[in-house]
Amino acid sequence: MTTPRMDAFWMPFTANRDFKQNPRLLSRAEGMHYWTPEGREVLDGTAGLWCVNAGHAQPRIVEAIARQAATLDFAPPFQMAHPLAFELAERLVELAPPGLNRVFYTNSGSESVETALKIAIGYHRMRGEAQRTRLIGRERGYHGVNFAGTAVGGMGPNRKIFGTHVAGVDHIRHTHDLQRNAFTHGQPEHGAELADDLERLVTLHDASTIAAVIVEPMAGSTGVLLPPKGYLQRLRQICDKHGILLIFDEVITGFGRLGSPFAAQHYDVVPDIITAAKGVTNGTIPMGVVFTKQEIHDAFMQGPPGIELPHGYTYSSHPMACAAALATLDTYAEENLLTRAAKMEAKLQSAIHTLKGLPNLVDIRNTGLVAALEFAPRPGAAPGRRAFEVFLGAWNKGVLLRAAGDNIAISPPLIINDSQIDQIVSTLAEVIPTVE
Ligand code: PXG
Repeated sequence: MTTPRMDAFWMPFTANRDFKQNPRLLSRAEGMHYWTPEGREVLDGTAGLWCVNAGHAQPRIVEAIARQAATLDFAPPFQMAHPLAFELAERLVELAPPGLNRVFYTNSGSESVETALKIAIGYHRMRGEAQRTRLIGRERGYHGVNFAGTAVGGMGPNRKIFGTHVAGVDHIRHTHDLQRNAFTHGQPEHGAELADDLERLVTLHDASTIAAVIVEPMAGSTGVLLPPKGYLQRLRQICDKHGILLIFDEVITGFGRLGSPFAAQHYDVVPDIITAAKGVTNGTIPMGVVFTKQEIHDAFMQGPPGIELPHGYTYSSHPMACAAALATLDTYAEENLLTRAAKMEAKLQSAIHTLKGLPNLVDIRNTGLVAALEFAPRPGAAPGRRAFEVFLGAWNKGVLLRAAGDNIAISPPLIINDSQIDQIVSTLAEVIPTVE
């Protein structure tokens, strides 16, 4: 197989110049594995990019997509619809926490975030509180790459060029506290009080100007930061006290990553809006979902007849995405995948924490079928070099992981077995000592 010419493709979130010198290509996938064009087998330790929760090339999903392409390839979603969109919405709300029984379709996590924020602002306006427009995010949050998501996001490199283009945004502190919580198994003990930072912003801006707070219940992209015990409960209480909507961005945690369908159920905290994407179609066809409480939806249904929410995408409720999602939900149900991470957590936890003591490793975190290793930055080098070199070392040994800043994130398909967990951990045990 020849290597393709690589000049024209400007790659996303990639070190383009470096990649094109040393390409890493994937050409086939099935179950827990990828294969490179040369035929090398690679264990998927990242579920693609946190999305292929049921494993690759699931026959039921493959067939549903093929059938749908031949039956109804596209239907306009504005003032028209197709039956699968309604069927899927009913199925989705069965999985969601109680009360979140209205579904708006998008095509990605980023679009779900923009949609949720617009719905939040619109909701307050519909209720006669049009001055509630301020959006609160959290440091080290990731909410996709569109303008509002970048603004409420809390990752410096992503924000510095574009993060200031949406007015009226502020951030609460992040919860990552290595000094108190390093090497915790599961949820950290310390840090519930960090939720009180929202009270500081309420005092500063006045609650009457704040529309919503958006947080990842467990932050994924910034290195798997678990909520301290009691933190999300406290955030919920403060939002309730001040009439602020609470949005959980569950693009990563949705569809079983923590051992429940959503993190909201896992942590027993019900937000007002949930954003999701990725696992809804097992990563096969782009699709995002916004769940809202019925009262939020109903607030839009009071005015004169006409289009209640001037928002939507050409590909909202795309028939192929709906077919893929329905087949995905069937697969999750049949194989009990949305609760499997709870059963596998103990195995991943005991295996991953054996790495403690390896050089430069300053933390190990885990919950459900997700874990992270954090490395001290190499003195004098750019942040993230050690994690990137561990990622490269594992790739060379046939395991795909993900480097996120100084962290290695592990988030395999939910079908992973014990020996595949051992393979990931033994590969890391070999690679980490080779990275200075
Ligand atoms: N919100 C959250 C919480 C996410 O994790 C998005 C929104 C945006 O989704 P889209 O579909 O627009 O990419 C995400 C995406 C990583 C990584 O390395 C994570 C994501 C995307 C790419 C890389 O952890 N999450």
